[in-house]
Parts: sequence; C-alpha cells; structure tokens
Amino acid sequence: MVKLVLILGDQLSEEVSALREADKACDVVVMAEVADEAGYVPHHPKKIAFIFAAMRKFARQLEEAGWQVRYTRLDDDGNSGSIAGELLRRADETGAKEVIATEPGEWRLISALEDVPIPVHQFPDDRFLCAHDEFDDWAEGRKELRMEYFYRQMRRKTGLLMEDDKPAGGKWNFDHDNRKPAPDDVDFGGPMHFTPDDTVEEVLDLVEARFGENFGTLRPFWFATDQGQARRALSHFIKQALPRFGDYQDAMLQENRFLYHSVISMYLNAGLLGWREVCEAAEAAWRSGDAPINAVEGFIRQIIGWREYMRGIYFREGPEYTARNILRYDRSLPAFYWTAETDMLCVAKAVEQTREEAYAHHIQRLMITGNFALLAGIDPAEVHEWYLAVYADAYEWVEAPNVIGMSQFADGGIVGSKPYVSGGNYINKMSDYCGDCAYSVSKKTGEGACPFNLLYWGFLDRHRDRFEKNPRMAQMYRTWDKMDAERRRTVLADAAAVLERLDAGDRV
Ligand code: FAD
Ligand code: DLZ
Ligand code: SF4
Repeated sequence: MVKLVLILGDQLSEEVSALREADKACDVVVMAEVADEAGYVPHHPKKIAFIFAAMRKFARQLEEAGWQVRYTRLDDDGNSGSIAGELLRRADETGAKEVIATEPGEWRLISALEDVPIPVHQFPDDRFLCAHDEFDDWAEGRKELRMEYFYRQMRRKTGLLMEDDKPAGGKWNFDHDNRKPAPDDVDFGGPMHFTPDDTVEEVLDLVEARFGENFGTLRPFWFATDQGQARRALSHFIKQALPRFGDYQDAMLQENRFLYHSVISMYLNAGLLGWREVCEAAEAAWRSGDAPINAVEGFIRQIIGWREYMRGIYFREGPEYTARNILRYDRSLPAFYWTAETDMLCVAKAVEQTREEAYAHHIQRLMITGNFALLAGIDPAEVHEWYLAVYADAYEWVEAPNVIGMSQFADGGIVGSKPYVSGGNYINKMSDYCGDCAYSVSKKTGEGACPFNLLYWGFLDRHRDRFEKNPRMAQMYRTWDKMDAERRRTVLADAAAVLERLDAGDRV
C-alpha cells in the first residue's frame, strides 16, 4: 500500500528518518511550499527564499535518486495553504492511507501532524546527535542543567577531540584563550557567496511578489541553496576563518558583519550540512596543524554542545516554554527593532545588518539586541517572535531556548545560571561601535549617557531580590552599593526616563 513521505523545508537531507522508513519503489514524497509555514511569523524574505530554493533543488535531487515526488509550489492552483491540507490532497490523489514523517522542529507542527485525519507516523529526527530520551536521562536528577557537562558527554560519545578517554590538548574547554576584543584588521573576506541560478531567481521573483513587504532585504541573495554549495561554504570557512574563530568569537565590528564566524547555521538547520561532517572537518584542520586547538574546540563545542543542548531543552520543557515570562515583562518591542531608527549605534548596526543579511552573529544577538530587550523589560514573547522571524537559521527548537532561555532569562535560569546583561563598557571593549555613537559610553548619567549603562543598573536594582544572592552577580551588586545614594538615585531616575521615552515612542 502506497504511503506518503513528508519532507519539510528544514529536513532537506537524504539521511532523514522518514526517507529511511519509506519504500522508494512505491511511496510518494510530499513537499509543499505553503502559506501557513511562510506566514506564522513574518519571516525575513531571504529566509523564505533560502528555504523554497533549497526545497526545490532537494526535490529534484530526490527525483534523480529515483523517488516519486509530489511538490507543491506556493502559487500552484489548489495549494491548500497548510502542510496538513497538502497531505490530505496528496492522499486523495494517490490513495495513500498513511504518512511517514520525521518529527518537526516545532511543537506547533508536531501537534498539527497529530491532528491530520489519517495516521501520521513521526519518526525521531536522528540528524541530531542526542535523542530526546538521552537528553532526559542526562538531565534527570540534576539540580542544574549546565551545558559544559552535557558537552563533555557528547565529546566522549562522538570521540571528537578525544585522545583515548582524555580531552585533546589536556582541557575540555579552551575559552580562556578566546574572546579577544575586535582586531584592527580582519583577514577573512566573509562567507562564500553564490550567484543565484535559474531556480533561485525564480524563487526570488516569487518571494519579492508575495513577501516583499516583510522586514528584510531580499537582494542581493548569496546563500548556498544545495548540499554541494553548502559544503563549499564550509570548506571555505575551515580554510580561511576557523584558525581565528576562537580569538574573535565575541568581537563586533561596524564594517565587518561576519568576522571569523562560519555562517553555516542556516545550512545545518535546514539539513544541507550535518553536524558530523562539520565537526570532522574542523577536527581534521587541527590534526593537520592548520587550526589551533582553542579555535577548533570552541567551534566544535558550539555544535555538539550548545546546539544539541538547546534542542534538548526545547523538547524537554514542552510547548509552553515559549510563553515563559518569569520576570513578568510586558513592554512592547520598540519600533527600532524593525526600522533601525535609534541613536544607539550598536543596536542600529545590528538591526541594519539583520535586515540586509538575515544574519547577525552570536554576540550581536546576545549582547546587543537581546541585552537591550532584557534591560528594557520587553515582553519575551515579542522578543521571541522577532528572532524567529528575522534570522535565516531560526526554527523554534533552537531559537526559543536561545531567546527565552539564554538571552531573556524568561525561563528563570534553566539555560543560564545568570542573566546575560551588561552596560556599555562590555560593548565598548568588544566592538568599535561606541566611538561613533551619539551617546557617550563613558557617561553614566545625564544628557547623552549610554542607555545600556543606565538600564543595566535599573535592571539590577529592579531584580535585587532575585539576583543578589547569585554568586556570579555578587560583584555587580557590590559595585552598585558602593555608589553614593544620590548618584544611585540619579542613575535610576535617568533609567526611568529612557523607558518613558521608549513608551512614548520618542527616539532613543
Ligand atoms: P558560528 O559562530 O560560526 O558557530 C558555529 C555553529 O555553532 C553555528 O552555525 C550553530 O549551528 C552553532 N551554534 C553556536 N551557538 C549556538 C547556540 N547558542 N545555539 C545553537 N547553536 C549554536 N542559532 C540558530 O541556529 N537559530 C536561531 O534561531 C538562533 N537564535 C538565537 C537567538 C539569540 C538571542 C542568541 C543569543 C543566539 C541564537 N542562535 C541561534 C545561536 C547563534 O547565535 C547562531 O547559531 C549563530 O550566530 C549562527 O551563526 P554562525 O553559523 O556564523 O555561527
Ligand atoms: C520556515 C518554513 C517556511 C518559511 N516555509 C515552509 C514551507 O513552505 N514548507 C515547509 O515544508 N516548511 C517550511 N518552513 C519550515 C517549517 O516551518 C519547519 O519545518 C517547522 O518550523 C519545523 O521546524
Ligand atoms: Fe551602544 Fe552605548 Fe556604545 Fe552607543 S555608547 S554604541 S548605545 S554601548
């Protein structure tokens, strides 16, 4: 009996479990560009174009490999607009009575598949290293779910950077050698760019017509859209940038949007690259003496550590995770997250680059846009929707734990043992933004004082009860308490004035 095999826009790999469970001789692959998936948040046009173009190319790859594929384009007559609707339509056409799927990366879609009136078997997404039950076993009984310990287990499991049962280089983690301030010169020209081919051009026209009003610039479009291109982009990074990845991982520069980052998250998350090939390529660079251990360990940790850990948290915490709001914040997301119209140069630059590239690197996401939202008390659900919409690599399984957990502390400390907040000094140390900013980073109060400085103390003061006893924050409270009372009052009044300006919609 014929079965349908669902392949979603972020499951573009011949290794996915649904294909392994299917029978090429008789089963029919279903892929569909649908309004529901393209519209559940206002995705960046580059993200939609990337997914549609990569889907079209992958469908062709499957056909060439001998699969029967029923592919729905967004503007096809009869497109029902949803994944469930397309499955039912294809079931009617083919007489199929059941569906084989790989578990989606969002609770929303998992439950939509459960509600389809014909049986949908959701097989585990074993493109990931750590299965849900393995993560739960690791987490069970632990007081704190610290990524570092999870990561060590993943190192042992994979054998990556291991020498017998010891970590290569004698340490699990080389972060002590990383995180240098921004360099004057960057000798890496950024990620590999790909000229759009006919398939991509056709998708770009469609996306322009249908999603041209969404936040984000569509052209120039330079992403890889198939496995071969993504592998070239990976090799380019390994050769040209990996050696300095660790050193400048946390640096930010106005005129360099990518520094030594890999810019492969959208390829990994969509299935064009797998964690193993990426990590093995990095390890090989270290073994051949082409990249130092601090860079390679740091890079591999992001993938088998942070990426897998975040996914574990998302599935362990359940569908309500995205609604967490432990600090009870309800301020609306400021308009400048969409317009970049703010005098805070760091924020303006991060938003501008997000608008143009559908990409910002980790420290921009965490310590600029994320830090500001947390300091200003923005509703985490709004922050979550923004991140889910604007980045080409954003799917809830990875975006939500990064935003709700790591960046906004809205989960109360499951992901991070303390909130990631900082004043302007940290941003100034790690970037070249402050010298050209309308605000003065060295001014702590009064006209022209950096809003990060003011809001930082406002945040600590507001949440004293919650954070004062946290040993990682004790030093911050000691510094605050050493200021004389009059100065503290001025800082808090100035911080309140910044928030009033935000609420009034005045330029900040
Ligand atoms: P590199 O810096 O080169 O790192 C290599 C790879 O490690 C990345 O490609 C990614 O796959 C992985 N990685 C690194 N950090 C993380 C992390 N914290 N969580 C998961 N994987 C990680 N990443 C996403 O893939 N999708 C998101 O929607 C997303 N939203 C984020 C939101 C916030 C507020 C923050 C702070 C981080 C978010 N991240 C997200 C994590 C990280 O910022 C991106 O993975 C990274 O910036 C992608 O760029 P890159 O490929 O150049 O990464
Ligand atoms: C993100 C996305 C978009 C924009 N469009 C589609 C689509 O039209 N068809 C599809 O199958 N998948 C799409 N996706 C990816 C899904 O939203 C993704 O599979 C879920 O969010 C689960 O991670
Ligand atoms: Fe950002 Fe403050 Fe520096 Fe301006 S002075 S760039 S607002 S940290």
